Amino acid sequence: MADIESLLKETRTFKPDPQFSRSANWNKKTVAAYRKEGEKNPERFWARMAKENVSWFSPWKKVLDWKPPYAKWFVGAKTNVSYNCLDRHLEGENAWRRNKAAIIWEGEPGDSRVITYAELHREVCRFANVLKSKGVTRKDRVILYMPMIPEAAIAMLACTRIGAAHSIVFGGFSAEALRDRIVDADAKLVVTADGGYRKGEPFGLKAQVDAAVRRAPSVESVVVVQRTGQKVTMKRGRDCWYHEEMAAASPVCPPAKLDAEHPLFILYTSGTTGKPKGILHTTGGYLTHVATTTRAIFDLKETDVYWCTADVGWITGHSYVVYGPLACGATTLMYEGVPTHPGPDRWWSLIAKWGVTILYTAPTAIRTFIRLGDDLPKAHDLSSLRLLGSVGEPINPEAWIWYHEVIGGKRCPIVDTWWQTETGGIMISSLPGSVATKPGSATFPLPGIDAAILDEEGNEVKPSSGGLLALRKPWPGMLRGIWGDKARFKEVYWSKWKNTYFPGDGAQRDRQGYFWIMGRIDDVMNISGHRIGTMEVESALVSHRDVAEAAVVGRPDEITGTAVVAFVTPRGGVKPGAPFIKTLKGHVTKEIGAIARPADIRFTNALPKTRSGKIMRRLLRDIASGREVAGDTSTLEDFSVLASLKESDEN
Ligand code: 7RM
Repeated sequence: MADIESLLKETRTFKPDPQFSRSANWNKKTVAAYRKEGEKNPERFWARMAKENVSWFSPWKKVLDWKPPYAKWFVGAKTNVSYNCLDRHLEGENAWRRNKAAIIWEGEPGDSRVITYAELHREVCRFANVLKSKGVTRKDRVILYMPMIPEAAIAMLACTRIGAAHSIVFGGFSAEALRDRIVDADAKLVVTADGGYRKGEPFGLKAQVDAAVRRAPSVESVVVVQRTGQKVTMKRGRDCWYHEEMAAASPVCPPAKLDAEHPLFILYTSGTTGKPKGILHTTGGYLTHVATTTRAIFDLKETDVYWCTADVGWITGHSYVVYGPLACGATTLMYEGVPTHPGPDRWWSLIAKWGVTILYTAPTAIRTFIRLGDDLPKAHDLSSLRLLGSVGEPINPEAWIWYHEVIGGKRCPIVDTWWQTETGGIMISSLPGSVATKPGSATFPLPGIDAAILDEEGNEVKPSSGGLLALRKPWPGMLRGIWGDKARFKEVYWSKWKNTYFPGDGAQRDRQGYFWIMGRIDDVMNISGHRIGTMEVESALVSHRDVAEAAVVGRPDEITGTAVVAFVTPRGGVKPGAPFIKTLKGHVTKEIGAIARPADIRFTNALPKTRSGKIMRRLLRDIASGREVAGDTSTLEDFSVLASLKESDEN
């Protein structure tokens, strides 16, 4: 039974501002034409986008070769990602961009760098030559284990320049997690730093690399960026300093002419069970997808200062901090540290300082700021902002409205963008200037994307009833496989229906065709035969003014099958206790109905999250049902949260 009941009732609509519409990169007419073409002939649409947004050394013989579940896009064509992100902005009619800021970077301690396109090009060429000098070729993998510093983007682009696939491992991961990924990718070289800054303190990276590489024999060289100046041990013959190698390297390195299907990167995502999956992306299709979506969804203009707050270790950092914006010739801002250092208004002062015009962030961050109060953003000049974006989880309507009013000053359109590591780029999103938005809805699939909501048998469900999100046609940025595991690739993504991709999310469409993503299907609870998504109960809880954040899971119950357990973080100053529990249970009953009324409410100061801000509900499920926490916890950001949750259980 695939039916998931949808209990949300959100009716507010926000129409695009006519003035924004008039100057949008994709206006109403363009969007209508693209939608039509995308539906009738998606290959023709994507070929049009590939010509418009990407420069090719030689053309394709065939747009798509689709032998489910294997897709090849732009077959036979040659291109290079670093060429598209750099060289083409220095030549011909674009040559004026030579001195445009490509990257504005600010470190957590307050140091900053502005790197022009010409300078970034030189640095990337130099580092590509360093990689070559270490024997790295287009047949190899390179691991990047780095803080959010410009050298991370430089290393990524340098890999693409010579055709070596990179695999970025979050700086927050342990030596063990790092080693697993190095071994799985069979990597030849690791780029790292002595450390980075976080919460006002330097943290170490090199020591983790030393521990990991000890048991990863494929690694021949380690290149170390000096960021903090902390003491590290350098192993002779294996380790070298980035700045020393760079000083000796030539700034000339022609881009390799790579096949459109040449591997670009592997990014590991943790599954619910088993070891992390190495998601493989390739060159031409991925670049087409991210360049097109960046230009259309963020409406990039030459004068924009665009800030996506994601870490480069997350797919959002790959596609929408580095590759998408640079392919568009935009100015992309990178910030090294946490949002709350040295004060809780760091983000707002960054926006005011650099004149940020576009902000793309995650609902978890927005909820954190709501908790900190309106005074902080209100004390800064945020009038440069003209567009806001959201990614990573469903955004609850309350957070959407706050984002719109307090951060966007009611003038900025919000793009709620649904996609995954596996999709490479954005799939379902509003297009500013042409789509009326509804708080909590990602609106419609992009032109050329065939998304639908199906039941287990593959039939489309009726409007307003929940089901499983599905992608029925291949798209350019789609994953090409799981590194080294064909069987798992087929099993995880392609086994539910015939020739149709299963993203693992539940969703519904309303009567106007808007998509409402309800979160991971693994998180759906079956309560007395009703299938209810955890997100909706969470959204109801956080709509209460005294709740900062909530995570909901099911635990086995003899009578109802599943009972709702809510982990709640109260707002500052609110007393957790029996009266508040009663209030919250009543609030959920009123908002969505007695069926969703939590059986237990537990208070906690923090929820277990991944570094990218996703709540790890499977850990909470274990805790809620009194089980030992099992499975992979390598992506957990803060282990002390787990310990304190267990403690709260014993009290
Ligand atoms: C980009 C990213 C993917 C999962 C995905 C969803 C959830 C992401 C939204 C969203 C509702 C959104 N990649 N998700 N964006 N849910 N609305 N706008 O997050 O691989 O790390 O995660 O994230 O469940 O399947 S990811």
